[in-house]
Amino acid sequence: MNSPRFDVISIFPEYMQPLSLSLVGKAQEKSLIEINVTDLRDFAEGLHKSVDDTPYGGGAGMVMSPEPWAQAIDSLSDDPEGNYELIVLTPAGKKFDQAMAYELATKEHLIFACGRYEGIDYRVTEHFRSKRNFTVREISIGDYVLNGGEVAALVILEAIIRLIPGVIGNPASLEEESHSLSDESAEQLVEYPSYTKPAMWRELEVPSVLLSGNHGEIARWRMEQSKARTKKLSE
Ligand code: JBK
Repeated sequence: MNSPRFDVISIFPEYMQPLSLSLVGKAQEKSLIEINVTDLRDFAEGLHKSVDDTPYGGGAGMVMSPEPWAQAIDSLSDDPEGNYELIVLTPAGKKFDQAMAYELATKEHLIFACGRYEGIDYRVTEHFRSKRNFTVREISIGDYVLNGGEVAALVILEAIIRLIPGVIGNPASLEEESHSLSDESAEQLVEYPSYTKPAMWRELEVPSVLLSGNHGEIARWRMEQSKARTKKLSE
C-alpha cells in the first residue's frame, strides 16, 4: 500500500512551512505520509501571471479564475487508477469535526484547494464533481473570516495526519475511538482539568484527590469534572 498523499494548492506556498515541523514533519521523514505543496501561480498564464478577476454580477473584491485551478488540479491527478478527494476550504462549507477527520484519514489522496479573495469560481467545484474519480468536499473550519484557506488546510491536515497509523504510535485502535464518537450512548464530554508538579504553585494547590492514590476516586472525580465543564459550555 502507498502512503497517503496530501497536496495543497495555494498562491502562498510558504504558508505551509509548519508542515515540516514536529509530528507532521517526522511523519514525512518516516514516509508514513507524503505532502506536496503546489504554487497556483505556476499555472497562471501571461505576463502578469494573474490568478483572479472581477466578479460577474458585481460586488466587492476579486474571484479566483477557474483555469489555473483546473490546470493545477489536473497536474496532480494524472493517475487513471487514482481516486482523488478535492477539499475546497470555504466558509460556505460543511463544518469540520473529528468524525470528518477520521473519515478523511482513510483516503489515499487528498488535494486541498486554498482560495484567497472572495473564493474560487464555483465552476471548478462543479467540474471536478462531474469526474468519476473525484469526490469534492467544501469544508469550513468555523464561522469567522480568514484571509484565505491556508490556515484552514493546516488545521485539517494536523487533525487528519495524527490519526494515520504510526504517526503518534497508536495507543488504542483508531477504529475503536472513531466508533465511540458515533456511539449514541457515549456522550461527548470535554477533558477534565490536568495538573503536574509542583503540588503547590503560587498559592494554588492541586486537588487533593489527585494525590490520594485512590484510582477509583480519581476516575470518579475526573468524570464529574468532565461533565461539569461540558454542561458549562452549553450555558
Ligand atoms: C474561512 O475554512 N474556513 O473556515 C475558511 C476558509 C477560507 C476563508 C474563510 O473565511 N472561514
